Amino acid sequence: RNLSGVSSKQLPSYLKILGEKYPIDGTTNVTPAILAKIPLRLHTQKSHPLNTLRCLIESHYPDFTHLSSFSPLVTPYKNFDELSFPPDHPGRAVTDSYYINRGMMLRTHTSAHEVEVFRRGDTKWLLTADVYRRDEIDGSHYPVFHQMEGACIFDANEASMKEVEGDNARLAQQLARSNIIIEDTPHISPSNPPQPTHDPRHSRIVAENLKLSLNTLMLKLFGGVAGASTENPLRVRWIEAYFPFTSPSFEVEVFFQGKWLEILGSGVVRQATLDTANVPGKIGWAFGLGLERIAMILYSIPDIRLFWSTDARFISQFEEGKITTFTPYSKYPSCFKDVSFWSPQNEALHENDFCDLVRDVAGDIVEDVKEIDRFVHPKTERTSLCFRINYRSMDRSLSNDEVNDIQAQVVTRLKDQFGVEIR
Ligand code: FA5
Ligand code: MG
Repeated sequence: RNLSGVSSKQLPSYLKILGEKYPIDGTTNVTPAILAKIPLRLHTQKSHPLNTLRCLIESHYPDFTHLSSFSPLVTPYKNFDELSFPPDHPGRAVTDSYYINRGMMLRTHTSAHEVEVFRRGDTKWLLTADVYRRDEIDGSHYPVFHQMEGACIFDANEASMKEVEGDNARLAQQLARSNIIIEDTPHISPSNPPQPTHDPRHSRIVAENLKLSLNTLMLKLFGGVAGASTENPLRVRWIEAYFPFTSPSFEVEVFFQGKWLEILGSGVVRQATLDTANVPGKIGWAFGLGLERIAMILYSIPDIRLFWSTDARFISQFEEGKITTFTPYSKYPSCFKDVSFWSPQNEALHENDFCDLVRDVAGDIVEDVKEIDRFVHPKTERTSLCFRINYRSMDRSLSNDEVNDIQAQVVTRLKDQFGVEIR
């Protein structure tokens, strides 16, 4: 057994990805299900809703450089270190990220390309790409998803900041008559401070420009969304956040299907990032949008798995360049299965390890996974876990036999790969 839960039987001694060979090692934890998704690049498929959304957002930023062909394979240095992630940041763990081997991983966010794009001299740019994370399983989380990074940097001097203030006044005008309700948070505060090297006033002006730029984008995207009427406006809120590579930092959530759904992270770019990229004398902002999350709101797509569907009843509903309301085809029944087990001695199985195994065995017929019980045995100190798996296909009814068979495979692999004891 190795920590990553991938048995060496399943994989050859090297992986072939996008035509290149990569040796595997003890860090390798990428699964065949994930590898199969790498060539798909949904954000570049003509009538796919993610491609239409990308083009729509690009049209909101006509004077930005539009990039969309960067390889998903990056070094951990590029994904983390270059962006000031501390050495012990949890995102680096094999439980949270997909590693090809010790020196190569699948990017977890489009921010991984910030330094290289700034370094080549782009000051206003958008970059769209597939990103990969070991994460929970539910209707708004998927291990492969798409982000769009946007960034804009200005000269850090009075004359340039005056121009940004002018731009801010113009953007604020556009928002005056809006059918979406936007809750704000302070541009800077003691808990969300400007950087030591920044004039706080400049930091505030740049943060305001970031928010106005994204608020006008949201007005363009959601202003016409079903439900965003004067009687029933769409609700959006800005909240304080933390990222190692921005300060101040913000997230945006939109009220969707009765819950606050996070659609983006953003902030004022850390000076260290610009220093590494060798662009002195600048100050600016960056954001990372979750394209699936935005498309779910825009097209009324109820489940993130649908973006990967090849079912004609899904695909035929979308046309290049058009935003339409998705009509769900009938919902098939759920089948719930519980599995309880004792984790190996002194080490509770990580939920992401469990979810990734289930995803690898069951593919897209798993709708969500919930931990429903956890306790530590007072004498043996072993952790008992119980997970409830909701199996439901989006395309057809599942037979009992089929689900039982899949559940049996999940149980077998849990025992084989993680050495758990089924209760
Ligand atoms: C980031 O990834 C930062 N790189 C964003 C950023 C860029 C901050 C530039 C500052 C400056 P976060 O982990 O919050 O942040 O992810 C960004 C968005 O990706 C989320 O708001 C959400 O919309 C989407 N997202 C995250 N995890 C998933 C997932 N498993 N499935 C689908 N979408 C996801
Ligand atoms: Mg977040």
